[in-house]
Amino acid sequence: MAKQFKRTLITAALPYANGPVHVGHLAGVYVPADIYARYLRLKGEEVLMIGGSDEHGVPITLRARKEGVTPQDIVDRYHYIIKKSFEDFGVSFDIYSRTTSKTHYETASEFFRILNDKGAFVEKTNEQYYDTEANQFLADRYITGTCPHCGNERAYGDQCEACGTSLSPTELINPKSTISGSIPVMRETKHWYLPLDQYDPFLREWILENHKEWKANVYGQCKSWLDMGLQPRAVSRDLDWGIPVPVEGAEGKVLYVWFDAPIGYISNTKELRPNDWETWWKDPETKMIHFIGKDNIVFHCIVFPAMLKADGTYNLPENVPANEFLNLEGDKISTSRNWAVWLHEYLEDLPGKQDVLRYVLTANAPETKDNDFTWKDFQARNNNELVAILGNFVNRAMVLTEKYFDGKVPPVTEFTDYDRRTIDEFACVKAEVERLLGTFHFRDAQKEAMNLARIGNKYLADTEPWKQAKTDMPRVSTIMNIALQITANLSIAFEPFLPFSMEKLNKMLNVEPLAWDRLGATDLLPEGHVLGKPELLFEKIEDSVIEAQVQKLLNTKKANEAANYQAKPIAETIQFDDFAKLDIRVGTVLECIKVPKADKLLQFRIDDGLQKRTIVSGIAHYYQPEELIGKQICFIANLAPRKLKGIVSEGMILSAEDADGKLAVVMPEKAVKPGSEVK
Ligand code: B3M
Ligand code: ZN
Repeated sequence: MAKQFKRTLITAALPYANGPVHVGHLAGVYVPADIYARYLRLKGEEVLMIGGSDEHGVPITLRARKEGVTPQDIVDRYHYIIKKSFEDFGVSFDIYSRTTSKTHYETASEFFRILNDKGAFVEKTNEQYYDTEANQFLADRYITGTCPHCGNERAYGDQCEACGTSLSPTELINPKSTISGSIPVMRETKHWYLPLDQYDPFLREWILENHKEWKANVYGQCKSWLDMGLQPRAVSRDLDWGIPVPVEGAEGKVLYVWFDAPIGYISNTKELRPNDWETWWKDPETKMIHFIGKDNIVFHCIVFPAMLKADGTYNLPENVPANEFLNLEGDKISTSRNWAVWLHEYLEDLPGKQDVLRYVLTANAPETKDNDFTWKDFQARNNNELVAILGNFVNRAMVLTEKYFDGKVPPVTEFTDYDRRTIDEFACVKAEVERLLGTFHFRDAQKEAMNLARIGNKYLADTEPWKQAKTDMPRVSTIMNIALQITANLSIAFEPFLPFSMEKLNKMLNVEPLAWDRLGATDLLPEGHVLGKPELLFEKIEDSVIEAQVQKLLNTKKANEAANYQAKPIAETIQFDDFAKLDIRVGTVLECIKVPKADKLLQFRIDDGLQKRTIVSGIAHYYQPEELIGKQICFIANLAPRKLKGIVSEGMILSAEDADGKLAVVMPEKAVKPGSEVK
């Protein structure tokens, strides 16, 4: 028998406030958390959904340094952008706070102090790199040097981005401080460690024995961490941004960001419910669920539970339904490469289409493996599913009722066997959606909700009320009653997934939001109930809209290629005589045309000062023939003639190849006589 709980505390990972949020965040964490919260609320359960920005950590300090502002400036900027994106997309946090709040400083410090007083930490002194000019210890990211594996000279103290190897700062060859540029020295420093190895028996039993129902990706990752053997983890850092370690002799030290961040869930609950926050964290009848991405599994399933266990008064999470990653058009989403669909930009380009994105992200949720977001699929799901199935059914039910019954719910005269079968069919949807939502299968749950709309469409197509209307209005009355009951059922089933559209639908149906328990019922709309005005729930998305988004990504790709451009190594040395063999001249372009059936080639007629010659060149993608006529170009004049597409080419036009492969023709800086030598 599964354990019964009275209330549910839902947490969603605290995003770092050093950039806006993108589709990957939404798909992996916030849409699933929101669906779950809305579903439970609709069932009338007691729920809190807790969120906030994670505002500490080294990357934020690095970003601040780069921009010449303070870390506080950075987190202030992004906290509000992130908060607004969540509001705009209907992510229904009961609180969205931040880890720089006063409550959080107090809560995290207190948490540390309690553990410290209990002797839960081990203090260890070791040597770390220190910058004697800047007078500070250096976080791994603050040290660069040569990668011992691939020779990249710009590797970081924690990782080489060229070859992907994780490093420790002492492995770097020629380490340098990024703060002062000086060579760091080793100096002793003391830190507090959480001895995770001591929690091994507890974690094994709690996860591997008692939570076999966790998702395979989560359970598997926990098992492999445990099998590798847990090591003590430092929970303090030498850094000037963060929560000071609240004990004596800890000057200049702050709590490690991954120590304070999960405590943020507690702080934010406290901020929201100062009087009964403990009910939400300590009462065994509260169920806690953490929604996160796969890179956070170890912190939520191993480190944070060990911290909670060390305190001893807190509940442990009941489940951690972590998702895998969402890719974008086949490539890993990356903030630094700007390879993302940013939520605030999406809404600028596609205003009012929050639900479309929510729908598509749930349909492609990376629940069991990494998944891909593509704009083509986005368009197809909107046009073929939201518009053609859900929107179409609702619209037909509304418009036909307006036409035949003046917008009032008509009575049931008599059910046929077919009507009864349809009613039985949609009554089954409830149990199935509940089973799927209860086990965090949001993708399949949404599919099941869409099935209800399919049932409705099939029902109207089979019963053809528009034909019956000619002879049998009592039959039409029953058909439209059933169609409207299905419509009202859709407004319940889709509320967790498409909250904006369902609000609109409720208005069209002229009802208050209906309770989840009524899902499957055939009396949601009483006879004679007056409906509102029919409106379209979704609209088709045209190719041009999708093409613009794809183009935006292509532009990003090009900009990245240009930024990463590495000039080719210089070729082998040659002697002057080798060079002197080349006869390079300036010629004037007399004629220029496209070569038929060769999309790359242009055919030139050149005045080389002595005579006219023909040259064929592969630059047709980069120039219109007209724009080159009259221009002076440089060409190799003594190259043996070659035949290209049946044309004899007498020489080669010189051009420079840019980072993205584009060609630019080399031209003399001032006009010179045709035939001038290039030396
Ligand atoms: N900020 C990592 C992340 O955004 C981290 C999550 C904290 S949850 C307590 O992926
Ligand atoms: Zn490397």
